Amino acid sequence: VTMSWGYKPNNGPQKWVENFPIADGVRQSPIDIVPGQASYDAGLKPLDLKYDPSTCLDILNNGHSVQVTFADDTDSSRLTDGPISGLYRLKQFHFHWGASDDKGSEHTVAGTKYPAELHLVHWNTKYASFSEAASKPDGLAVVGVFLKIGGENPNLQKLLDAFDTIKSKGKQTSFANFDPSTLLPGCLDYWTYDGSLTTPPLYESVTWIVCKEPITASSGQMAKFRTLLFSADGAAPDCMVNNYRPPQPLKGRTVRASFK
Ligand code: B30
Ligand code: ZN
Repeated sequence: VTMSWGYKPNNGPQKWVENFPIADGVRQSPIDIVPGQASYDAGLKPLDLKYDPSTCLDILNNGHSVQVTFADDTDSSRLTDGPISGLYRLKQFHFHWGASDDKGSEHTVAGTKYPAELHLVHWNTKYASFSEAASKPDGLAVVGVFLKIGGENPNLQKLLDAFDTIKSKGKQTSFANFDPSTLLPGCLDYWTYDGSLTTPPLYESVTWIVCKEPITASSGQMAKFRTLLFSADGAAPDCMVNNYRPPQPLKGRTVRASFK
């Protein structure tokens, strides 16, 4: 019988390689970003993110994160420029977080862990669909944004207020007219490198774009993430915490910076 992947000792990141051998591949994510070892690339363009709030559909507890899904049948919410060629459509965003404020991000910066990390997931429209793009070397572009502890974030609060409705695995509710650009930092300076999905199937298909500047969340807002459950209704409640993969070997890759 098959046990599904998760974040527990018996099904977590150290076990994923048993069912997904690419876990030991050459371009796995996340990584530790060492700013002093990144190379400034003057040829990197600014990110051009255009998001249409009317493409926002629903919010879902998928059993490993909380995910907001977008209609991706037109180009109206999309990423161009930055390190990528062509146009990538927004499919969804989701978060990774810790059991406490001292851990939770997937990427780290010179070993520093943030309490959470937002992932805005886009797919290359040279392919016909997200699922076709998801396994291609240039199929996906994920924008990563760190959350740090600070003032309460009113834009995040709209999301957190939906959590009571989607507490357990498999629950979803409509989430209309949310503008994901409200979750971006003021400065869009970034690091970029070739990597992978950070969860199974761990496809090596992601151009990672990690923003240098974090956004803030209050400690109380972080606590609200931890009220979600990995478990479904009827099962023993299991708080959704520590849903992050630790940094993976760089294996000779270059991290480029859009800024000096
Ligand atoms: S991430 O941004 O590298 N953390 C997927 C997308 C982005 C990342 C990781 C995974 C992804 O699309 N996975 C396959 C699709 N999923 C459904 C989903 O959207 O969330 C299928 C599944 O696992 O069973 Cu989870
Ligand atoms: Zn993610």
